[in-house]
Amino acid sequence: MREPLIATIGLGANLGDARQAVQDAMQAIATFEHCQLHAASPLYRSAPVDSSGPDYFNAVMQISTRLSAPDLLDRLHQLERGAGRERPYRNAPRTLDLDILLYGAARIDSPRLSVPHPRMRQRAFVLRPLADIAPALVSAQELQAVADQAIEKVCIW
Ligand code: A4P
Ligand code: MG
Repeated sequence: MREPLIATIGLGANLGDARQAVQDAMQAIATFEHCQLHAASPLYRSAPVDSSGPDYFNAVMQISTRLSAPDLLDRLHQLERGAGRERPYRNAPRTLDLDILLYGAARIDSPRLSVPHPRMRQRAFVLRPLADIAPALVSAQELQAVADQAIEKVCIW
């Protein structure tokens, strides 16, 4: 059996009951087979970045998992489909988006999967919640660089 490692997942939604969708997804991921919740960030509300539509709800969570990265991605896509995710065009508003931000210390560059997520360090909606649960992974300079992006903490669940 594969050794468990910490995977970091970014959750976002801005269509339908987006807040509920993020909350439900977090609970579902925490109960995935071969996975255990390690940390869950507060919920944030953020203005769309390179996207459109209503404000997003965003959060970041860490799980300890024995799933391979492709298997984890399959399960995340299943959840996205269950939430009615459609992909009319890149960065379209969405009912649920689940990204693998980090998978242990792995670097993955395959047609299906780029890890670390290539844009995570440019986005306040990733860095702010990530800094809440894993401060060692985010520098003050990185937070400063995204300080102009509109985002607020909504609740601690
Ligand atoms: N893929 C490759 N690497 C990964 C990874 N690390 N995690 C592939 C997940 N998927 C990965 O993704 C397209 C393909 O990327 C997948 O089939 C998968 O095999 P997608 O979810 O269909 O498309 P997307 O979400 O439009 O692309 P992506 O890259 O997730 O978009 P971004 O760059 O993450 O931007 N503004 C706010 N305020 N809040 C948000 O949550 N999200 C985005 C999405 C833009 N603006 C936002 C937010
Ligand atoms: Mg995505």
